[in-house]
Amino acid sequence: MDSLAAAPGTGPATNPLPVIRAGVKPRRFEDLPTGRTLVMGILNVTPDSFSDGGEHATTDAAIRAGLKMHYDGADIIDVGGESTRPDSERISEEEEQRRILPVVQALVKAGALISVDTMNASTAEKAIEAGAGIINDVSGVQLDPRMPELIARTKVPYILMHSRGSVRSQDPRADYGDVVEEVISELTTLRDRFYEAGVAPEQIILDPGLGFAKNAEHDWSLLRNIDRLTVLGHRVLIGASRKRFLGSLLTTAGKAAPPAERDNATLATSVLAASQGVWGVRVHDVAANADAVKVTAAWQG
Ligand code: PMM
Repeated sequence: MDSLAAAPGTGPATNPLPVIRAGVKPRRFEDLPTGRTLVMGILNVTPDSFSDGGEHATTDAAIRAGLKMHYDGADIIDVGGESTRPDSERISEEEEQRRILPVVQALVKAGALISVDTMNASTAEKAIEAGAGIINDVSGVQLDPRMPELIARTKVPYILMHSRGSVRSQDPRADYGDVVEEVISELTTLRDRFYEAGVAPEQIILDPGLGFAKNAEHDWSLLRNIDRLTVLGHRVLIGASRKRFLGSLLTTAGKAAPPAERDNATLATSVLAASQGVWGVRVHDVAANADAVKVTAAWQG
């Protein structure tokens, strides 16, 4: 709590923002802990994300929530301005930047390492200028052609997530012979485009993209075979938090558990991912997951 005048997230939403004192060193990617799985907190600055839509829709609410994640032990905070819900409207790059850039600046000033969840190279570039240290791109085969050059030039770590088609037309594309093999092959083809642009292998973080053009059985197959992804030699990130496949697993009386009731199941996926050598887990409930990855590391010695 050394950079704040008041504890974040403790008062009613109308309280003034905690004052962020100047002089806190921003955390760099190179400073991240090793020896345990990392926790990436999800901060969607959107009115309509599937699991936390509207919670952090204003700049102040988002900064407050991000500060709370930082002090709850998030290693990285993933800030996104555009919802990936299948029924969501695409927004302009200007609107995306208006939503996220002040949040990125404030959290960097507080000493957090920020990744930015964007499919737009121009937003990624502005976010890097604002202090973001990682770019998280869910666009898959719809890759912005300017992205590889930007990542090569800025040397920023890049999360390459698997998806098919536009994020709004994924479900019909959930059609695989061998989902694990096809996801790996599509990811490595995309990765090679980054190599061709001059991106270094250690900059690339791979993510199987749970729920993106995948049904529950595909998600479980990918988790069951996560070693086939980690063996490729890149850091691997998993985003299982509150996803549909957990909701359908927890069905009672024919009704899938709603997103808010999927946190315990998410925790179980984080423990299992950590025990499989996954580099990071992208989660909503930072405090619980931060404890869980520490327990897993201690258990494994
Ligand atoms: N999932 C969502 C958004 N961004 N990024 C990565 N790298 N991996 C994911 O699995 C992922 C992502 C959708 O979930 P949300 O609405 O809870 O953010």
